[in-house]
Amino acid sequence: MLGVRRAMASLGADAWLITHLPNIAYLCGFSGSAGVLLVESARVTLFTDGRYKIQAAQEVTGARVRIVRPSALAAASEQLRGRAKRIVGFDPSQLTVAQKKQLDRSAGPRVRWLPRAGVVEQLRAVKDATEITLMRAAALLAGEVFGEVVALIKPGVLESDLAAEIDYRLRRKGASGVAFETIVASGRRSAWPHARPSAKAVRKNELVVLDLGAILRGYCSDLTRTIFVGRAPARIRGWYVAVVEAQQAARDALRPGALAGAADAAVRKVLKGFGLERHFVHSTGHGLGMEVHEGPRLGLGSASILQAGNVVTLEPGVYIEGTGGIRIEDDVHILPQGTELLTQVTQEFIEI
Ligand SMILES: [Mn+2]
Repeated sequence: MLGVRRAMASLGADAWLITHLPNIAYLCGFSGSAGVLLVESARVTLFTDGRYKIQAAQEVTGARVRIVRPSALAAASEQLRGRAKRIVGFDPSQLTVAQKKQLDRSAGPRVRWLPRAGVVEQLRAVKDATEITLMRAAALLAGEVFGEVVALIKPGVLESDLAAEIDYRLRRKGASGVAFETIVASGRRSAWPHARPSAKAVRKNELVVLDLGAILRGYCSDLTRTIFVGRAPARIRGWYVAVVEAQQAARDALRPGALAGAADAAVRKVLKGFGLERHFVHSTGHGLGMEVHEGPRLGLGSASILQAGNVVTLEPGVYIEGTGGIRIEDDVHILPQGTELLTQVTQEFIEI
């Protein structure tokens, strides 16, 4: 809450309205799926409904809980209605046009709304030691399941069955869910960076991309490895080496004070040296935490400044239409000096 209050002071706001659920969970511990948090100078209030009465009483710290109906948003903005003029901040990227109209109606004309995106996200981008401990565990869990499921890959096994094994094993080992829809893509389908697992069988002499992540105690992991079924030809082996080197170059570019875009530039430079730059069709990585995609983004020209405590993915890849794709993704914690790899899985090219 301290961080929000500091932001309020520097932006001249009297209150801040938070509607994005991961931000609410971060600030007060509430993990329910409906609610609004209102930070005022003298009090903090979580507005939610009867379904979360017992849960909120157990989970919430640093805020009083008000059980309201029918609308938490209306109740929060009615609490702002008054005689005095007030400036209230909110994130315009996390509110629909209809919700904004509701705010205007319920809060009345004395409230001036101050749109400012990413205020809580900026706080969340820097993880403290407790968060890092949780993220290490989430990353190790993904690695453990990857190791188990690799042993199940053989010609004839379906992508969808491998994905189901991944999801099941993540949950059996304590994950509350998957951090995103698991990707298992084989053969030419591995050239689709976001392929959905299909009923296609894995065949001999194919690449297989596995991209998986857990949500463990509220924090996400995100891990990708690419393996080959059989002995890989030299051409594919060369692509693999290029992607490993690209990821290493990105990691070397991560340091407090550096531009997030520098990691992406480092990847493109290495891939260019291999003549593969045009086959890299997405960004180098993204922040990771309570959400699987958060700040800072590591994309082309990204101007965010990296900080110690950031956790980011590094996931360069090459995608060759008609043949297949290779992506290698790890989760990296930026230290005051150097980096810590949270994912602990070999980057050796696995051939089975
Ligand atoms: Mn990722």
